[in-house]
Amino acid sequence: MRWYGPHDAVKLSDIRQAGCTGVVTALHHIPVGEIWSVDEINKRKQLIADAGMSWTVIESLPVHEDIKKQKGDYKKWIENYKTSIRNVAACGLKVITYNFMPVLDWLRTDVAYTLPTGSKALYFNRAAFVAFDLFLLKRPDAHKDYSQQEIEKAQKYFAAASEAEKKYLFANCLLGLPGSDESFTPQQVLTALKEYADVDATKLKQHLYYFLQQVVPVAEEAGVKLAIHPDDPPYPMLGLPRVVSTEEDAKELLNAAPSPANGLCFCTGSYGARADNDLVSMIQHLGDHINFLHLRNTKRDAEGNFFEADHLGGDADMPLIVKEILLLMQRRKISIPMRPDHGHQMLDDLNKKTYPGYSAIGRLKGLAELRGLELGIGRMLNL
Ligand code: DNO
Repeated sequence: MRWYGPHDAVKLSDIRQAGCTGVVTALHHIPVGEIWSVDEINKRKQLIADAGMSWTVIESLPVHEDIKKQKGDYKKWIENYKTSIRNVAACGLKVITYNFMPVLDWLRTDVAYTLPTGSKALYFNRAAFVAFDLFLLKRPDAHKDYSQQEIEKAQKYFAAASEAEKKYLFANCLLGLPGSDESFTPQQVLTALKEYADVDATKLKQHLYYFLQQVVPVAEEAGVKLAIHPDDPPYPMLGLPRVVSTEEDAKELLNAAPSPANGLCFCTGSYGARADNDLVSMIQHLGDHINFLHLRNTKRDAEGNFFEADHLGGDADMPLIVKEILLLMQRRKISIPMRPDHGHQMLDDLNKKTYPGYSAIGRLKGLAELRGLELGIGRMLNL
């Protein structure tokens, strides 16, 4: 399971009780771009060992915005990244997750969408998002990115929303990076967006490939595997390009720096938010490069809305996915680290303040279901 560190309301002891042996975490207190020292990595590693588990995957070693834009001190940040990779390796850690989404990480319009059961889920409402962009953030030229129909839906949504709902939408869309309690201000976002004015998808790809060509050889030499997390949601947002959204994108980035160290974090929730991503065939085609798994499910509709469903519910056929993963691991003769991604806020957690998507009980439920599926399918296949 993922752990956000000593400040996380979910304690390591909770994670252990959920049945985890491995922990996924990061040094969130180190500013993006700065070197992760051996000392800091080892301290965190010891904390997890003291709780009876091991630190299996780093999520994330974040990539500085300058690298994505190829501006400012980007060469220095890449050198720092290399040093962090070497330090991670020196501490015996083997998998590093990162993403290449400009400015924002994942984005939802509602982080407490009430399901019929009373549990709460993360939700992306397209009309609300368009309304945020057009009427709250007031991004210049935003209307060019939407169809007339989408704009009308957004207007309707906005006209019906109460002041409190608008405030809530605004806060959700401006949530800071995962693991931080800080939010972006609208001005910060608008300024950051401006800096990407000349970075289109082609350029962003070039910048990603350059970064990979720099860091992948270092990771390979150090014996560390990189795992790029897909875009979430997997399409351009707020005028920003996103280039890790489809099977084609994944293949291109793998080909840009071929190496066993250049790999993927296969997140079924993120890729699965697009109907044209066939998750099972993606595992078949990309399987050799999957270094880390996020298992999660979404339920989409035709309007572009989606909410995070139960791990075994939603549009992704989780039994088929788990079967494909088991066959893959058998073929590669390895065990690929997996975490249940996100979870519903439920039971006692409804009264607790946790990072959106990362309350304990919903993830424990997801993990238990996934583990049961794995065991059952494994038995049936004699694996
Ligand atoms: C959200 C996560 C992402 C992920 C990063 C990886 O819950 O899946 O924030 O950790 O994108 O760099």
